[in-house]
Amino acid sequence: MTKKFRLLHTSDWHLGRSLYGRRRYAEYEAFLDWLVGAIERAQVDALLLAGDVFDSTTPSTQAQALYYRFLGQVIRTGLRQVVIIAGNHDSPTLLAAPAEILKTLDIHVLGMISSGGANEIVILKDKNQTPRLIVAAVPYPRDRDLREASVGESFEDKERKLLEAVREHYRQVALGAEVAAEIFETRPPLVAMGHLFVLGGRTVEDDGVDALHVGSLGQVPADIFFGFDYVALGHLHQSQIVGGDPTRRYSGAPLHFNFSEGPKSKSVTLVDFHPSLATPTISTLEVPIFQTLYRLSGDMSELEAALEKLRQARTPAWLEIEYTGAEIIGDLRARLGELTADSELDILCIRNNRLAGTLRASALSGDLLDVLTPGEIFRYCLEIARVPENSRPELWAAYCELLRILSLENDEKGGF
Ligand SMILES: [Mn+2]
Repeated sequence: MTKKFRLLHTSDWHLGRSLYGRRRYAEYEAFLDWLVGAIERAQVDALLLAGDVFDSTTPSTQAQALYYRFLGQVIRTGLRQVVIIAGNHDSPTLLAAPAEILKTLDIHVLGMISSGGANEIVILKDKNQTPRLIVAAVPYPRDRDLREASVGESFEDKERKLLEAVREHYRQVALGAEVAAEIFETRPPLVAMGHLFVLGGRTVEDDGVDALHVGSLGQVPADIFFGFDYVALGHLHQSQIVGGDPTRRYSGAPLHFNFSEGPKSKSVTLVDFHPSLATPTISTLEVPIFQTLYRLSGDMSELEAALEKLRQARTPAWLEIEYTGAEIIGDLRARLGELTADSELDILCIRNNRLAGTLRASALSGDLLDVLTPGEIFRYCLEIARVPENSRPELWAAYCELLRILSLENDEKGGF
């Protein structure tokens, strides 16, 4: 009897990403080691990585080393094939540069959309070399790869035409996959990959996902995946199904990229194709937490109590602290620093809501400048410049990163 064929679907690793300037390589290394073990234990036949492998189009050498180290390890497990598509964060050319040599290891890397999807059809085989699945591995659809822009088109025109082009592209790869399937005695199931924002998908605050991104492709309706038995999606960082259909799915990112997601666990998705079943069986595999993140919010006594509790727990954790008390505390940073001294707790970011509120009501005077931290002044500037609420988290993160770099430099010089 033919065995089931098992896929592991993951996406949005964003290798090289940091949090408030803090590097996360150790965490990434722990995740990838765990993943190799999980693939071995779960006897996975093929791995699908649905985009945003790296956080930037110019990933650091450390990030790239982690990626290649993982690929080297994973092909030594029982796994036979890997399919990787580029996401909007990846450089299509950088990702696809080693594609030819990786292909010899049965690792298929798709950097950019090909005309008619000709290069995007990958046939996955089992240990007996029997074809079991046909994958349409469609990379992130960039406007310039899909169509020619015409002069004078409006934003709406652009958006509509790009959406039509994406729909047409998926129609063509579905056709290509059907044709590839026809030559086999039993039709293998068809799987699509995509790195897109599908209509109805959820995001969270500070997620780093742009609803509208370069090339102006907004949200695509789920019906563009017509004809596929499973759709492995990337781009949204929370694990979720789309349009109520469990076979159209975002695996979600394997790490928490911000403090706002709370204690919700991250996962990778296992998709089993049984020869006798029309639809695949789907389950998720929880990713262990390699770095604990806590967001604390409250007035001074609430923060003191929460920090004391965390100290007692002795779990190393990164903290984002929001002060909401009525009393103005000028030396908030120093006081919180004392409360976490000699502990496993590490404060990455402090928000002083009370001061922000006061500043809103008053002009910034010289006296106030003396008691404010640089972060509080920055928040004040955001306020008076009327920066839209949804742009602030990103600016704030960038600002925290700058402060951190500056403080590191000053540490080296012996401080202020
Ligand atoms: Mn992403």
